[in-house]
Amino acid sequence: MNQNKNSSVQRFDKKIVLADFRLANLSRNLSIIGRREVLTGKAKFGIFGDGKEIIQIAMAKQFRDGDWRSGYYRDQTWMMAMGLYDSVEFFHQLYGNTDRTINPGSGGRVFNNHFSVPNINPDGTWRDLTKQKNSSSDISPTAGQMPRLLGLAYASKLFRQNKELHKFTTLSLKGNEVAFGSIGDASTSEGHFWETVNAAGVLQVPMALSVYDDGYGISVPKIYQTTKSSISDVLTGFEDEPGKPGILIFKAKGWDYPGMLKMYEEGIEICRRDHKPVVFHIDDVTQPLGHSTSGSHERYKSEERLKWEEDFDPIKKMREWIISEKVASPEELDRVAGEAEIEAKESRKKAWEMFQNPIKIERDALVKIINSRTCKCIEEIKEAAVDDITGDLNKVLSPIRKDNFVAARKILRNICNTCAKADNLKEELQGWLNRNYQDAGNSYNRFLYNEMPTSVLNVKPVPPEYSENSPMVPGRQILRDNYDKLFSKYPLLVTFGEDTGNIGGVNQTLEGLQKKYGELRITDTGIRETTILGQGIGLALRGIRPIAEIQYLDYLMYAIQILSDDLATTHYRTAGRMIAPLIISTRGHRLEGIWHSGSPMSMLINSVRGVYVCSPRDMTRAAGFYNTLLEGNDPAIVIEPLNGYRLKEMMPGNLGEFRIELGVPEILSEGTDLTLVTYGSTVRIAAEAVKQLTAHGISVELIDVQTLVPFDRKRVIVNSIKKTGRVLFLDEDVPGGTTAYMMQEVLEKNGGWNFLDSPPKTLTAKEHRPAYTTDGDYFSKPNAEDIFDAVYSMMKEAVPERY
Ligand SMILES: Cc1ncc(C[n+]2csc(CCOP(=O)(O)OP(=O)(O)O)c2C)c(N)n1
Ligand SMILES: [Mg+2]
Repeated sequence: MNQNKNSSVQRFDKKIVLADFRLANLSRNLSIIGRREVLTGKAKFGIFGDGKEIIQIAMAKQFRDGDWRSGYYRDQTWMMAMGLYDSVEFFHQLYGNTDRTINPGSGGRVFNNHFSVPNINPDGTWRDLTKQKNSSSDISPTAGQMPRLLGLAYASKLFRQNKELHKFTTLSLKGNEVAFGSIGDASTSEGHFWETVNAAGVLQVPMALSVYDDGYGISVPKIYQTTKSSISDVLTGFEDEPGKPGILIFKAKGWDYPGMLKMYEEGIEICRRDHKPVVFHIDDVTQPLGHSTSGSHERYKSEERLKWEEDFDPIKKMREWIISEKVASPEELDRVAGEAEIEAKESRKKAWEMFQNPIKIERDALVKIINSRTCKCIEEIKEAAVDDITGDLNKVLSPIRKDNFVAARKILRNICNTCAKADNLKEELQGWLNRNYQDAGNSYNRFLYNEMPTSVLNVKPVPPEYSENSPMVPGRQILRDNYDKLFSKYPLLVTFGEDTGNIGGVNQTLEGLQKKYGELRITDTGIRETTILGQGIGLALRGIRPIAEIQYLDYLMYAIQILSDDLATTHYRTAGRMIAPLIISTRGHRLEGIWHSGSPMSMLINSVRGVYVCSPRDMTRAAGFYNTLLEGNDPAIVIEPLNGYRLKEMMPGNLGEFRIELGVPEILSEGTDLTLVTYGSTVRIAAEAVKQLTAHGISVELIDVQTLVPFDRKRVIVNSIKKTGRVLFLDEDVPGGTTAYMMQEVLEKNGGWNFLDSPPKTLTAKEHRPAYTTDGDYFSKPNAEDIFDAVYSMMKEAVPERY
């Protein structure tokens, strides 16, 4: 912006003002045409940034290379103003084009106006994040962008204050980056908003959050959303005061172009320079086209409000301002607006052709196979069906790939089995199907996990080393001393959580390490699981290696939304272009009572696919998983067995170096009668039961699956069943929970059912949560006697004469 800062009268460069006006018009036209595309059936759903154009143009002027965005679905103008998005891509998103080269933000996997900028190269190495404008990838759940925003801002604090990180010059410019966020007024009602704002104030991080206040969350006005109907009013308690660091609050009107330019210039300067969190409350914002293509706002806005929105349309107001300030004439503005309209229309046409052409080429190839067939089926009904399906397919004006596949698969059913010619036709058609189906499948089904050389699945295992003198120590010491090695080995490693810093964790697994490595690396946080995770996600996106501590597995429930919606989908929803290798450390399974001994593993594994789940049986295994995970680049959760910190284990000699492979179960005792499959804390109990069973002449092969996701990549369990012919799946989750998952993996996916001589069984905890005290545990969860009885009865059923 060419403004004279020292003058009370701002001077504006005509070229820049006209370019801004053009962009605002272009964006508005895109919204209008985009809406029409949905209403005429060319696209499925649309949500647009109309009414928010000028705010975003003003904000974008302060966004520098290295900065980060965490925003929401209204931000199309912002992305265009930063040069990260254009009008053709706008339509690629709307149509759901899966070509990653032209629709890079999501490869067609998410709604339109969900953006991202890659943080990794195609080979998985980190990009130079300081030489690009960065955008984390948007999610649809309202306020879901907030926890991550905190982490993006927190990274700047670490990069600035921890001098050892200054050498990572491609990750950060010594922490001078601002994390910009955006949120709608109604979404500030979410807990995520408040947790994030509070944490940002506590942490004092360069977070610049804009609230676009258009007065509504879909149809619900802000009187139902916000106390006093004003987010800036209610935030005043957070405000910065001398000697009491807080947040800064700026206000502007969404139609006031010069006012917003000034506000953002001032606010972002302080935010960047002093690492001060800032909230920009932009009031008087309009939404001329209504919330989304799912309805019209005339249903809930009064005539008066609609009239006001027309009068205060930001583009109209900007035009009035330009004319009154004599920056440009009405004719010039008309010309600029006209050009913008043409660009929007042409972009639509171009993107539509780019979307349709490959589908039509695919269709034509299919139709050619069918129509050039030389055979004629003797069954006339079938012959007619093939012609009908092909004819119908040809008539579809705007085909999608589904049309092609539905037709091809139905045609295939109707080709008869009577002659060699029909066989050839079938083969050709099957070839078409295989090729194209695989291609379409790749478009939608790849990149749930890291498929690049940096995948943790490529990390080679290293066994723990022991000598004659290896001491037996409480398990927590193995973790602590292993962490010590890791913190000296990886300068980018940090950990944070409740009680993690000063006392070194509730189980003392980080004892003394804050003193040694400093508060910036081993850090206490408030009780705020959602933003602890978000903090981790943001850091991980910026190349730091965070281990976010969730004090107990039971409390991961607070963060499950962000874990499931954000972390678990990051790689998938960006079609493999972004990665957030956050490690979550928590502890669970057996302890005491309903909220400290849960093992809701099925909730976890079924809601966080995309994140690896490690369930070590002891602390040596837990340490081994951290060592492995830090050598790869994938998000993962490690659930330490809560009752194992004081139990003694042998201290490995190669701390920080031994690594446990993910997805490889370990056979703990060999046996011939039955395979017992379990994980985590039940391994010890199972081992005790196996001893008791051995004494009664039953030989059990005990297997620790080690990681639930990935699960048994080497078919260790099926190979065991080949030997024993019997399997019992055991854990302390609910009936039908993780044991059912394991059963499906082993019997269905890996084909274990082929080798069974007895019906497979599961043994789990009761349906209710575990009760308090040792007796509560005994009667709530499977114990050694239950396991003994379950195995014994399986054997008795199989060989009644022996038992
Ligand atoms: C957690 C969640 N609840 C509900 C929705 C459905 N929803 C989508 S947008 C929206 C309104 C958001 O309003 P606001 O934050 O003011 O943003 P605006 O759309 O007005 O810009 C709602 C309720 C959602 N996406 N996520
Ligand atoms: Mg709103």
